[in-house]
Amino acid sequence: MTESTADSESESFSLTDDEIINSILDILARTAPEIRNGLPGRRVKTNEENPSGESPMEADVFADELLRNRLGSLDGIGEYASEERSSADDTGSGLSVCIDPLDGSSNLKSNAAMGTIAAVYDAPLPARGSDLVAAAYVLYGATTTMIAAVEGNVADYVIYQDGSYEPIEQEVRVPSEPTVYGFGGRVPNWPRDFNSFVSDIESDTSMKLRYGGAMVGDVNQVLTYGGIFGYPALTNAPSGKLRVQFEGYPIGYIIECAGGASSDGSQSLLAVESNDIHDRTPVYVGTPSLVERLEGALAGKADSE
Ligand code: P6P
Repeated sequence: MTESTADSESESFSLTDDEIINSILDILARTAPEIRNGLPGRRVKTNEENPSGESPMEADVFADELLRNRLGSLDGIGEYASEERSSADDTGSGLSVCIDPLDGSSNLKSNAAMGTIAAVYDAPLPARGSDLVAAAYVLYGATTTMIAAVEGNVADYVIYQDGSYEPIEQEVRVPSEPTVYGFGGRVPNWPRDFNSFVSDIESDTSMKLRYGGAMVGDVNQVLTYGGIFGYPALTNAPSGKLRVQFEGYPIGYIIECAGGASSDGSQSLLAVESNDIHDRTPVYVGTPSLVERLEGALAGKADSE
């Protein structure tokens, strides 16, 4: 249990992890409408390059600055890191937060789903998957919602224009009967064993393709309908595209807390080693039976079906 102390004028008080996590969720929910309302007019790329070698949109920078100011000034937050910053900012003492401020911002011009991903670690950065104490994502879809995993439970909230939020599902579970699948990367760059796994999935008449180009939207499809999402190891990028600290760990944590499974191709995403906050990993999450089949395929085992 992390106890962080902060002295006000007349008294010192200590915050528990739960209080800090609740404050983080409050800030994510309060900031979501401002991010959403700030998207129009910020649909252009900056001239900068982020640590992953991508040119952030003005909306990425806008969302990151809002969240940095609010989360960074929260009592009980010791480090703030984001995909847009080369290193973590020291913000005092306590928990560490890793933020993907606007996941899928390339969807901005096409007006498709995007999101904000937050990982909360009870450890200095770069942290381990086992250091997670909470994870959440905000989804800017037809409505604005937030999925939050705290103490092993996953809840789904609707966020209103005034930043208030209320639960619409208190115990979210990955459906055991899968129906959707979606995989990133160019097909010619998929390794052969992954390609054959996808062919098996595509030959299953109960499965249909759902891929929107923003991880939070595609993961939310899997969380809602059951199935599998992945951004695989590619022949030209063996570590895939997605970042461990900002995407792999938090999304893996959420899906596993919801009764699903996560993998880097051979182990839980939460077991992936990471020595740099911008490390990448292959990511596969979804209904356990499919993740298991995927790991078997990548290990060269005949389809267990
Ligand atoms: P591609 C968005 O840029 C992102 O980081 C994830 O949200 C998403 O899953 C992936 O990249 C999409 O990548 O290569 O399909 O554009």
